[in-house]
Amino acid sequence: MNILESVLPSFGFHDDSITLIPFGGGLINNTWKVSEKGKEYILQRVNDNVFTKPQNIASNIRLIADYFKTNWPKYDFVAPMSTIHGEDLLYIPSSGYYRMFPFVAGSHAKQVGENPNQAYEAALQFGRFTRLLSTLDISNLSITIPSFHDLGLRYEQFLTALEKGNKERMTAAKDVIEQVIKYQSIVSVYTAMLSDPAFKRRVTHHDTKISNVLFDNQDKGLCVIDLDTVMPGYFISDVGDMLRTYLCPVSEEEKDFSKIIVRDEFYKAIINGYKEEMKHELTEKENKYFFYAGKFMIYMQALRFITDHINDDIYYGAKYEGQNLVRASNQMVLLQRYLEKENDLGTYGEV
Ligand code: GN1
Ligand code: MG
Repeated sequence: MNILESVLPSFGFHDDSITLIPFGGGLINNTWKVSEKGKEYILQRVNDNVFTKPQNIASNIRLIADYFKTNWPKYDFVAPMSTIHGEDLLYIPSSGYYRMFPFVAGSHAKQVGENPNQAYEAALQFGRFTRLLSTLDISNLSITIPSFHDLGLRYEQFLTALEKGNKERMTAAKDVIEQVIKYQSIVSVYTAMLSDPAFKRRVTHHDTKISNVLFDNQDKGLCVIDLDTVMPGYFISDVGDMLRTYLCPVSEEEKDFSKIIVRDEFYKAIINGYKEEMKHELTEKENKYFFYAGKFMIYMQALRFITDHINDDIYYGAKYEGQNLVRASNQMVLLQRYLEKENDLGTYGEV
């Protein structure tokens, strides 16, 4: 697929001096930065094996864009650009769905959070996004990936993989599999939440890594981006994925597990930033589930990676043999390092 010839003209780009470079580190969609005449744009190919109805993403983004425009016009909402035919998504048979966003002038995204202040700013932005949309009727949002953060279902998928998956891989990964099973009580807490009215479903981003926040040149957060997985959900998804991805200085790809540590200052910054926006929205009970949020997301990610490893990498793919096993083991080490902090951090910010 030649993007310069087949995709960009549909978004109105014809310049010969256009440049296209791969951008960001997402595992699911392909992303490029497009530069033309000193202006920058983000082009994405939506993975339609994962998002089987990309139109649902487009309709959610439209709904949210209109809501912001009417109710919070000052919010820096990054709306997608239309094609020359007025669509938000360009479909190219046997290649997929493409969309384009303008790059907010003066903004930048970070691949890693370098200090607690950035973690605070990001958490505040994700909290603000949910708060500003708190009066949007969540039943109008389309479900872009059914049961995406349903930990019970993720555990079931793991059990199915143990039954039907690659036996050789299972034998070699026996230790990690046993550890994962050992922590299954994390699932029961979630299951109990589902029938507890104290836990509210709100507009939830579901992918709160720091590269999904735009910052200005003073390192103040501006807004959140990548709304593919915005759906009704629980606050533990957004807070939990921030804890999972900001607490530790190395990512899920790190093979040297001695580098996996949990940084208290980042924990506090995330809770403080999120609560800055959300303190009046959360119920008293939800307020006691910040520490659990981290367990929930770290454990879910370990489950998803080990499941995919056993299923021969059908979801995440792998750049080298055993990559998803490394990722799963990494996340289990992170979970242990995190649990060691429960006495110190477990009740932080509850009041
Ligand atoms: C995927 O593609 P990316 O990196 O934004 C995944 C997330 C995982 C993440 C793990 C739709 O996100 O849920 O947390 O990988 N997104 C989907 O790196 O499955
Ligand atoms: Mg994403």
